Amino acid sequence: MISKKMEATLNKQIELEAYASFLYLSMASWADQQGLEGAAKFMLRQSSEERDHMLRIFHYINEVDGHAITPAIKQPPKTFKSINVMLEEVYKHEQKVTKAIHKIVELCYKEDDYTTLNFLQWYIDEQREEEATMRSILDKVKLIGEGGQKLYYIDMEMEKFNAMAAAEAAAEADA
Ligand code: OFO
Repeated sequence: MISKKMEATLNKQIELEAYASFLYLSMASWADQQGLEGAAKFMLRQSSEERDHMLRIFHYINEVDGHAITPAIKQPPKTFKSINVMLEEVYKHEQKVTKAIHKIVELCYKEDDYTTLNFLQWYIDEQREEEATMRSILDKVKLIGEGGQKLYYIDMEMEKFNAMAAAEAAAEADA
């Protein structure tokens, strides 16, 4: 059983994760339009991960006798100034999500809600990984520079992250 305040806060988090899923889906579509296939594939995977994050909370709320609410999702931007700007936006959004998770952790301590605290551990790890991945992509993108032929190299870098994710998924399936 969680408090009404916790239920509302977790429902807010559902909204944030759902928006991230749609934002990244929109980014995937834009990247595809630009011929950036590596980036499109990367964002598509991020989008479905965010949907999973949303669903985990959704199931958790119902499991602890709350009411998970399906959120209204506002229209994400359809176009982006450049791939560099788009990736910066992803990083910023991830930082926002991390802050929101930390706020829920604070509430857990205030309410002595150790069940939700335990549930959130997974998100804390996930956000650390996500931010590290985005920082590493942004570092590479900055090294490569902007525009023209450089886009090709940026996209190749994104493909490397796709290959890494595919290898991780295969290793998990074998385990
Ligand atoms: Fe679910 O916000 Fe990123 O990982």
